[in-house]
Amino acid sequence: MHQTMRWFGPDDPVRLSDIRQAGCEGVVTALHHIPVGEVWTLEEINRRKQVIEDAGMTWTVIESLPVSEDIKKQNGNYRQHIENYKESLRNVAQCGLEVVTYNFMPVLDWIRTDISYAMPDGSKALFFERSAFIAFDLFLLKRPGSEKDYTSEEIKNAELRLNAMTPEENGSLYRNTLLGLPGSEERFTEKQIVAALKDYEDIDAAKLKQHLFYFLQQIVPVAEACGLKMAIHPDDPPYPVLGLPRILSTEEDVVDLLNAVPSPANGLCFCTGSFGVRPDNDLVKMLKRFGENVHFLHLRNTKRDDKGNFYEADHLAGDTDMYEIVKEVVKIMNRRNISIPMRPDHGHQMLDDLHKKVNPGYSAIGRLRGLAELRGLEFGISRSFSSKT
Ligand code: DNO
Repeated sequence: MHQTMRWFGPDDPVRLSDIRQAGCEGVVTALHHIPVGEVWTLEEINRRKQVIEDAGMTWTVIESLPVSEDIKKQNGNYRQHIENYKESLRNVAQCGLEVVTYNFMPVLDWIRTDISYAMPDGSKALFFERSAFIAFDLFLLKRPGSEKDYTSEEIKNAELRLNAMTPEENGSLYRNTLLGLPGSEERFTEKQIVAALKDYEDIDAAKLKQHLFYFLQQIVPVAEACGLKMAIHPDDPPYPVLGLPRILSTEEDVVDLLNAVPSPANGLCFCTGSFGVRPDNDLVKMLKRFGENVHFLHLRNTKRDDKGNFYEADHLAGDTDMYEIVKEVVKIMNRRNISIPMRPDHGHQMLDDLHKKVNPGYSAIGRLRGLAELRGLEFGISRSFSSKT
């Protein structure tokens, strides 16, 4: 695998030199300063590329070229935004980049309720606690109609959960769930969020899928013509939240995506952490089925319980059998004769990083640990394959 880490740009507390010392050949990044919907110019892309190359690494994967809310809702300036997206694609291809990650999650990117969940070894993990999330939805956000989405028992548990919280916990639940996480390019105030959620009242999953497919019909031919691969990130968590539709959570969703616009340029950012939260997703089977269209890998593990909670486990622990995943990836790479870019997704906050301000999930040392474990796993698997032949 082509080993990378995510870098949030010059403001990231993790430096390029740290990433290089972790053994990465490249970084994945984005031009976070360019407003969503606007064109990424050749000049801006090349400037960023140069900074990365000066640090001794390459930039071949973008994460993300964000899709505007207008495109997702198919209103407002969506036609112009699609034209701008096409122009950005041509520009990134001209600068030599190869893979473009994006997502089609309405309003919010990934969601967790706790960004410093204590692990038994003293490190801290990201955590999604269902009853805290329901408490947030019902009592902090006060989303109109939210009570219809939960059973009376869930509502009762959420109430108990809320009552047991200190004001401080209550505040951090609010911030963690909605405002604190990186990755979501468009920041919202409380009122804006409720309004943004309301905008989706008339957009169900079928309609949102149509919007995604329309977008793909427009942009995939452009990507294909300029040699780029599009890599959609799955929903995280992979089910509807806050009354919003979700359309890339299951194997069937991926089938629909690939059938909508069949092309080698229409592919996946295969995130084991996101897909892996659903027990009905068989990740190895999905890799076998979609291997030709996997253009980028997020390798991460989660541990779920029967209450709908999950935390981010060590990369080689948790519910996903990482050995089987990497074994399948090695087979795909041998077959396609390529090295698929990967990054260790997230990581625990540990050691010196416990005392630093970090982007949640993106501290240096936890990711370094994850990368080192994954690298060793791949090394062992590849060697055992080649020694058999
Ligand atoms: C979270 C990330 C996501 C991802 C986007 C891709 O850690 O995996 O924010 O970058 O969904 O568009």
